[in-house]
Amino acid sequence: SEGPTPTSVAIVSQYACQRRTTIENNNSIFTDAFEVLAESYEFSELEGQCLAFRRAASVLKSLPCEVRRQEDIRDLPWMGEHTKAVMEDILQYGHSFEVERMLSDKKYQTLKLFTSVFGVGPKTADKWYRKGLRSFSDVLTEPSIHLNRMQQMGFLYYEDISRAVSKAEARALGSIIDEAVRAITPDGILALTGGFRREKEFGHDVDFIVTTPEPGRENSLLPDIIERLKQEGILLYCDYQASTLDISKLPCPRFEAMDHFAKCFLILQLEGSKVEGGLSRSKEGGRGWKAVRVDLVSPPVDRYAFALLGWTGSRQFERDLRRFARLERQMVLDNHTLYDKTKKEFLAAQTEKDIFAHLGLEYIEPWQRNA
Ligand code: DCP
Ligand code: MG
Repeated sequence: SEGPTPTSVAIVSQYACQRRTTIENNNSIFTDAFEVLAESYEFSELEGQCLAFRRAASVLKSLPCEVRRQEDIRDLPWMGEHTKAVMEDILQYGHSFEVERMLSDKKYQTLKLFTSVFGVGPKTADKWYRKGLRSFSDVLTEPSIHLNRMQQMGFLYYEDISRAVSKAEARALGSIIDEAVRAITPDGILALTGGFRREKEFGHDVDFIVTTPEPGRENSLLPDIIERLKQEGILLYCDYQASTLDISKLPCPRFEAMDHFAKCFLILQLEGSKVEGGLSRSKEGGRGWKAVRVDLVSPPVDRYAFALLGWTGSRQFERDLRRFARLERQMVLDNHTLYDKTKKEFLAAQTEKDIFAHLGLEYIEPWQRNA
């Protein structure tokens, strides 16, 4: 019993971009609970509390093993009093009373239901709740409610879109988009991004970046792709937003939720015959296709690396990359650029590795960014 004292575990960084986080989560019992509370704070617009639970969850996701005792988290960053109390309940009773209470809370349940519809955010969901609406049929029969086109599609294809997209389905969509790009321009560049690039098994949509080596040509790329998908008869919905990029106004003084690249939010009709192993949804209804959400982003080629890094996620990883750049390097990172405030210059990048190098960070592979 006089053996050496256990060596302290490696220090866990407070920044997700200095941690390697695969899809293997050894602490989902805690992180699932945190996500419920984070979401409820998001509904109440309590951003600070929301972020506290998301940060704590992100730290636990990076751990190589399960947390078993309260002392296991002693040296971890972002473990606040509230977080610790929730973990204590889970360690002691197997579940958190606060989380259980939230899950059976009518308002939480209703906001969760409403925000599961494509085109319905927390604000709209709350407005509907305050009108006394509690179910989809309440919403759809309420005469004072006007649904926009995105929301109409969200309800129309709810059964399909609310079900997870599988890897095989993402791959099939990749081939469809690739074929369209190839037909338009042989030197087109197509990259899978979002959760599927991080090697997640399932996603809520499939995200791609498309561009071309010819500067300026990217402006007609998305409209051409959209036209082809329409010709193929598989375009169910398209919200196209032209580029609003003005290089002279970069970097943006405040981080904005959306970047300025041309992009489109689509719903595509995916034929079961194109998916290896078939569609992930059950065959009820008898139709051989599934409606799937697809996002395409089209940056100019000199912004490609920044766009790829910004759209690969995870959201928490992105947040911490920007926070690290700002606080540790006096740099501003967004989906378009990296600006060094000390040198007063923009730092160019051809690849994601260039950006990590500019930031003085070890390179983190996409599959290690599931923070
Ligand atoms: N993204 C971001 N901030 C936003 C929207 C997107 O940083 N407001 C980035 C990070 C995301 C990526 O874009 O990882 C793709 O967005 P998704 O919402 O599609 O998220 P994921 O692909 O990561 O997950 P999933 O589609 O499985 O829900
Ligand atoms: Mg996605």
